Amino acid sequence: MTTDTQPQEQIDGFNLVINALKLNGLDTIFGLPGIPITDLTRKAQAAGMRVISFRHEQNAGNAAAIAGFMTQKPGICLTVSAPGFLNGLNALTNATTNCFPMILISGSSEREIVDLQQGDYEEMDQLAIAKPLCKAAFRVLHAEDIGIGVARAIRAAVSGRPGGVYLDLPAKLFAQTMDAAAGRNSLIKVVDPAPRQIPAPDAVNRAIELLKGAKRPLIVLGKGAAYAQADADIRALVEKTGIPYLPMSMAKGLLPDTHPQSAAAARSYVLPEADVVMLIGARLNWLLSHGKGKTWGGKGHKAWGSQKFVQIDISPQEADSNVRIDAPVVGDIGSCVSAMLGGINAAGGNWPKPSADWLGAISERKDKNIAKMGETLAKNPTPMNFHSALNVMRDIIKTNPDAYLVNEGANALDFTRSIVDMYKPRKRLDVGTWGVMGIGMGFAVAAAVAGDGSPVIAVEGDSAFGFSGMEVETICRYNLPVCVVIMNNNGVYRGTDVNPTGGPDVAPTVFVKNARYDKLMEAFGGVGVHATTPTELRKAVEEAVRTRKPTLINAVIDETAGTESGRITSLNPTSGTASNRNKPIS
Ligand code: OXT
Ligand code: ADP
Ligand code: MG
Repeated sequence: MTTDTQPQEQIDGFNLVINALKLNGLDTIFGLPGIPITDLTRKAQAAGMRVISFRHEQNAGNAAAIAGFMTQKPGICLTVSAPGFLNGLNALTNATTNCFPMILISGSSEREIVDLQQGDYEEMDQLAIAKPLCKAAFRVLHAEDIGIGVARAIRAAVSGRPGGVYLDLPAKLFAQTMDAAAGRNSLIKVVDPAPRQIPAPDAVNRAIELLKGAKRPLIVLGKGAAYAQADADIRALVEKTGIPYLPMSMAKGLLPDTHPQSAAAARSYVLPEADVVMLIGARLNWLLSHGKGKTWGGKGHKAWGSQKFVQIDISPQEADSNVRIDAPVVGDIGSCVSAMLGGINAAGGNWPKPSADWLGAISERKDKNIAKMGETLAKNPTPMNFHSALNVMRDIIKTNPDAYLVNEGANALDFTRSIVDMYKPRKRLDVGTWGVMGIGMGFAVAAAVAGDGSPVIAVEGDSAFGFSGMEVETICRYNLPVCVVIMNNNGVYRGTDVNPTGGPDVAPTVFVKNARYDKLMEAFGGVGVHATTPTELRKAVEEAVRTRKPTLINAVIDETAGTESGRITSLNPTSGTASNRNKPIS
C-alpha cells in the first residue's frame, strides 16, 4: 500500500538528458568521456544508445556534423569542459559554416565559480565563447528544463538553414533529481522539427519565366540540394528541362556523374557562357568565385554583367550576398523544386529545351576533357602518381557505387574530385566550405556508424590524414568497415621543397620520407598495406571492401607529383611564382 511518507520515485539529470535524446530518435553519441560527463556516456550506453568514443573531440564533432548531413537529424557530440569543449568547437563552427545540423553538448564548471572567476577545474565561460561561432547556444541550469533545452537545440539545428548548436550542461545539473513522473512529463518529443517552407507562388513563377527565356541555362547543384533528400524531384527537374548541370563537390552523385547532362567536365566553359544560372542549395562563395570575375568571364566577356541568377535556398538572406539574384526562391528545396516542377509540367511540351548549339558546345568541351583525362589515366608511370592511383579508386567506386568516399588533402582532394565519379547521393563527404583538413577519420567513422551499412573509403593526403590519424584506433576498436588510402607524397602538396638556408631543418611542407603509415593501422590490429603500384593498390582496396576489415593502405605517390595548394594555387598571397616563394623578407 502506498503512503504519503514513502519516497517518490526520482530521476536525475543524467537520465533526463538520455531520455530526452532518445525520445527524439537521437540514438548515437560521438564523444570523449571525462569529468563531468563520464557517467553520462556510461549510462547512455546502458540505456541502449550507441556511444562512439573518440581519441580527440574534434573528430567526434566532425563525426556528429556529417552524421547530421547524412541523416537530417542533428548529430550529437559530447565533450568535457573547457579544453574538450574547445576541441569540439572547431567542428561545431565548421558544421555551422557548412549548414550541417549538430549539437555539441559539453559539461561545464560551476556557474557561481566561473562567473566570479575563482579558478574552478577547467573553468571557462563556454556559453559566451560558443555563441558567436554557432547557430544557437543554450544552457540548462535545472533538471526540469532539460526537456526544453534539448527540444530547443534540436529545432535550432535542423529548422531553416541547418547548423551547429551548443548545449551547455553544468556538472551540478547531472546529479539534480526530481520526481520521475514530473521528469518524464517535462520531456518534449519535438513535433515537425524542420517544418517545410513553401515558396511563394510569384517567386516560383518569376524563376520559371527567367528559365524559360534562357538561351544557355545552367543548373548548379550544391550540398544543400544533397542534404534536402529531394533526389527524385531534383532529377526530374534536371531531366524535364534538359538543362545542363554542374555538381558542387558534395553534390556529386546526386545524379550519377555519368549523366549526359552533367557539365562537370566543362566547368570552365559553362560558368562564363551560361546566360541564366539556377543555384539549388549552393552559395556564390569562393568555391564559385563569388559569381564574378575571371571564372565567370570577367570584364570584356560578352556575357559580362548580363548573366541572370535564380537561387533556391532556405535562407532569405542568402540572395544578393555576392551578385544580384534576379529570381530568389526562398523555401526548402523539396518544396521549391516540386513547385518548379509543377510550373514546368504545366508548360507540357511547350517547355523550351536548351538550344542544340549550347548543348553541342558543352558536349564538345566535355568530350575533349574526358578524352584528355582518359589518356592521363591510362598511363602507368613509376613511381605511381595521383592519376594512376586514382584510376584505381575510380574503378572501385564504379563497381561499389554504394560505398562512401571521404576525401581530404590538396592534390589528393582535387584530383579525386574530378577523377572519381560518384553514382549515388550523399556518398561523397569532403572538406566542404572551409577546405578544412582534419575531417577525414571523423567523417569515416560517422559514415560507417550512421550511414546505410556500406563500406567507407577515405582518400587522404598524407598531411590531411595527420590531423585525425589517431582515430584509426577508434576504427579498429569498433571494427568499422573503413579503408583509409593515404596518397603519400611525403608532404604538404609535394615532398620536394628544400630549406633554402641549407640548415638542418627540412622545409616546412616536407615530412619524414617514405613513412609507413600502414604500420599505424597494424599497431591496433587492423590491416596495413604498403602499395607501390596500381595493381597492389587495387588488390588491397578490393580486399578491404570485400572483408570489411579496418584497413590502411600507404599508397606511395611520386613526391614531385603535386602542385602548390592543388587547384587553388591562385589563392596563395605569393601566387604562382615558385621562384619568390623561398625568399626571406628583407
Ligand atoms: O573546365 P576545366 O578545363 O577547368 O577543367 C576542370 C573540369 O572541367 C575537369 N573535370 C573533368 N575532366 C574530365 N572528366 C571529368 N569527369 C571531369 N570532372 C571535372 O577538371 C577540371 C577541374 O575540375 P573541378 O575540380 O570541378 O574544377 P576547379 O576549377 O578545380 O573548381 C574550383 C573549385 C574551387 C570549386 C575546386 O578547386 C574546389 O572545390 N576546391 C576545393 C579546394 C580545397 O578546399 N582545398 C583544400 C584546402 S588547401 C590548403 O588550405 C591545405 N592546407 C592548409 C590547412 C587547411 N586547409 N586546414 C587546416 C585545419 N590547416 C591547414 C593543408 C595543410 S591542404 C593541406 C594539406 C595538403 O597536403 P596533403 O598531403 O594532405 O595533400 P597533397 O596535396 O595531396 O599532398
Ligand atoms: P556548396 O558548397 O555545395 O556549394 P553551400 O554549403 O555553399 O553548398 O550551400 C548550401 C546552401 O543550401 C546554403 O545556402 C543553405 O542555406 C542551403 N540549404 C541547406 N539545406 C537546405 C534545404 N533543405 N532547403 C533549402 N536550402 C537549403
Ligand atoms: Mg601530401
